[in-house]
Order: sequence, then structure tokens, then C-alpha cells
Amino acid sequence: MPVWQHILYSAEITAEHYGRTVSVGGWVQDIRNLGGISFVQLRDRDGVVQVTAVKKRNPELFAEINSLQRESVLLVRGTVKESKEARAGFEVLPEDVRVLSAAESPQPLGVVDKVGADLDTRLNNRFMDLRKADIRAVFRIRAAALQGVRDYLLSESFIEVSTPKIVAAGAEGGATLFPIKYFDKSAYLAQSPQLYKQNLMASGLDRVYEIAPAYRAEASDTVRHIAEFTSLDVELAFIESSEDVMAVAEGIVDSSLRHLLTAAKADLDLLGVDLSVPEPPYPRIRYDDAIDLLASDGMKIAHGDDLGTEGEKRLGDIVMEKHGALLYFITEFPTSLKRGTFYAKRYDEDPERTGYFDLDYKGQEIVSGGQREHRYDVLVEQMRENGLDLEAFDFYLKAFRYGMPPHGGFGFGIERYVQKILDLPNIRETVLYPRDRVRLVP
Ligand code: AMO
Repeated sequence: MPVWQHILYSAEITAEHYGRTVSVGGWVQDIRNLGGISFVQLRDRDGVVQVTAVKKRNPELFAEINSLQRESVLLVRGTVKESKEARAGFEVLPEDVRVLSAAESPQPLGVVDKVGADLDTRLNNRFMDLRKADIRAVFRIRAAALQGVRDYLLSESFIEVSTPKIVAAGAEGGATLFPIKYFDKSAYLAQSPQLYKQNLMASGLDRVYEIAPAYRAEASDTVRHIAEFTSLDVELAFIESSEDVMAVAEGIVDSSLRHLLTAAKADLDLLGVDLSVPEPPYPRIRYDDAIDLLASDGMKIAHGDDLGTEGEKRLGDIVMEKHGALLYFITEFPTSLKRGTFYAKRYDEDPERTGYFDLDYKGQEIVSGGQREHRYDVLVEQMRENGLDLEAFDFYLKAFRYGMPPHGGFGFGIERYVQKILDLPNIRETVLYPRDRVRLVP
């Protein structure tokens, strides 16, 4: 039998195992040598097992154990014995100890140190940082959040697709494009699957989603921007308005948060997060009204300007006060703000307005989207207005000439979402190996 099939995780050991021989594996968290007896705290995925070595019983084994550095990896075979002193309620008396990997010392990061290391040191040594249960919890919660997202999309018959991340043209403005060399051509890292997900709306795969990296050469270094983020992209056809798109965004968040309540309960408890799940529908606040709300709170933003980080934050507080809502849509963004978004549909009756929306969570935008312009002539006009080279967008535009249904969709930043679920101060906490202006390794 392969070794890993007969190793028990600490959480799998119960009173039934008392008196029996088991194998456990893990990292040495601590060794306390009292002369004739040594207590090794062996940490695995789920917790800590106390391995108690007695010198008299096996002096060689005793010496070997006591010569180990913390964080060495051991495979221990021994008898489980009930113990009032051990934290788990039992200890393992070793018969055989195999050192699978001896750790060096000094170590780049303490795993159980009381004093926290700074974020840079932690990220530079992420494999060790992740040995802490509360750090791993963030990534289990992230995985569970994505599971809830997928559950909803599957139930609404969306299919998961993958689109290229090496592309010939950007969709979200030139400033944040990463140029790359692609054989003898120049290309870019994809900022968003925008052009492809819209292209698919002309294909009959009329409800798609993708969960994949998106790349932005963000000029500023902030706690909510990274150069490589995970974008949940959704696109659906045969819609009537942006409201149909908002309903999907709402369904996703609701399903995801509810899934967390059960699937991630232990991890949320470990982090002390009391997750609140707002009942849909989430309030809709028109952009114009948001500007007025901010003005009445003493924050002057001109109609047609961006709310900015500070405006979003303030609006979050106001909406909390007025509606008690953690999640809310800002709707009907003015064309002036979405003009760069050449694919956004403007209202026919008032071309200065769009149905575009953001979904904000605790004062931070996490989702952005709306109904697209699906009429070829109007789209070409909007692209010209943006000074785009139409030839570079030929594959995209072509799809609008041979039968393109009305459609819409959104981009949803997974890291920002997780950051807000857990109230983490920095988005980098939600990424295993973050990329930003300075960070390329590990
Ligand atoms: P947008 O550019 O607003 O829209 O991005 C959508 C969502 O992606 C997240 N996001 C980021 N997260 C972390 N770091 C970044 N640098 C970063 N940039 C964006 C945010 C944001 O709300 N194509 C459109 C979407 C669409 O219309 O379908 C787009 O990309 O949470």
C-alpha cells in the first residue's frame, strides 16, 4: 500500500484508535526535551499530534528526535494512547520514526512565533507562511467561495470556457496593457476576456463564464490592485437590459456567501469572521443619486466624474447607514465615465447615460458590467470615437455582422471579493503568489 494511504491525519484519530498502532506524518512544530522524555508537536493539515518519546524505551530514537530542527518532516509509527495532558486528548508513543526531510536552521520565517512577520517577508517565504492554519484558511475560504459561484452558474446553465491570455488587442485601454514578444509579433497579456466572451455570444454558447487570470499593468501601488488578478467573467445573450445582468451578479454572490456559511464554517470561525449574508435584491443606487448622497455628506464630486476610492468608501458608509446594506449596485453610469468602455450600450433615449453598473461590497467595487452595444454600426461609431484601430479588432467586429443577439455581462474580481469577505487590509493576502509593480518572485 502506498505510504500516504495508511497515514492518518490528526483529525482522523479518534478514541477508536486508542491502543492501536497508526502512522502519522507532518512537520515538527516544537520539541520539548525534559531529559528522559521528549514531547514533539507534529503538525499536519488539520492540527497537531503529540509524539511522546521516552529515552529508556529507545535511546537511539530518542537521540534522533532531539537532534531535529523545527519544521523537519517526519513519518511516525506508534501506538495511540489517551492523554489528559496532550491538547488533542491523546499522544502517539513512537516505535519507528522516519525523517523524510530534515529542516535547516536558522529559518526564514517562524511558524508559531508570537511576533508576526511583515507581509513582504511572509510573501517571500509563502510556503512557510502557509504552514499557519489561519493563513491556509484564507485559501480554503477562497476555494469554497468559488465553489458557490460555480454552483449558481451551473444551475443557471452557464458553461465554463477558457479564452486566450495572449492576445493581439486590449479591451480595457492601452495604459494597463502588458506588451509581450510573441514569436516575431508583438502581443499583450489579456486584461480581460471581454472580446472573446462577446464573440461567443454570436456562437450559440449564449451563457458563458470564465475564471482565469487577467493582467493589468497598474501604475499605482495600492492595497486593492494587483498586476495579475483572478477575473470571474460572465456573459449572457438574449437579455433585455442591464437589469438581467445584475440579477446574475446578485445570484452568484448570494450563492457564494451562502455556500461559505456551511462549507467554510470552521475556517470562518478560525479567523473570527461572522459572515453576514444580505438578502437579495441588493439596493440599486443610481450614479446620479450616489453623487448627491456624497454631496449631502460634504464630499463634492462633479456629476460625470469617477467616485474614486474615497468616494466609494464614503458611499459604503452612507449606504450602510441608510439601507443597512453591505452589498449594493451603483447603476446607470454616465457615458462620460464609460466612454473608454467602447462596448458599453448607451441609452437610445439619452445617449449620455448607460445601463452600466458596479456592484460594491463594503465600500469597494468588486464587479463591473452592463449591457453591451450589439448593433454593428453603433459599435463601430463608438470604437472610432475611442480612436481604436478597427483592423486590430477585426475578429471581434466581424461577429457583429452575421447575427449577434443583445447581450451583456460583467467582470468580477475574485481577490477583491475575498478581501472584503474577510476584511483583509491588503488584497495581496488573498493571492498565493501576488504580482505587483515590484513583486515577480516567488
Ligand atoms: P473592470 O476593468 O472594471 O471591467 O474589472 C472588473 C473587476 O475586476 C477587478 N479588478 C481588479 N482586481 C484586482 N486588481 C486589479 N488591478 C483589478 N482590476 C480590475 C475589480 C473590477 O470590478 N471587461 C470588463 C468587465 C465587463 O464589462 O464584463 C472589465 O474588465 O473587481
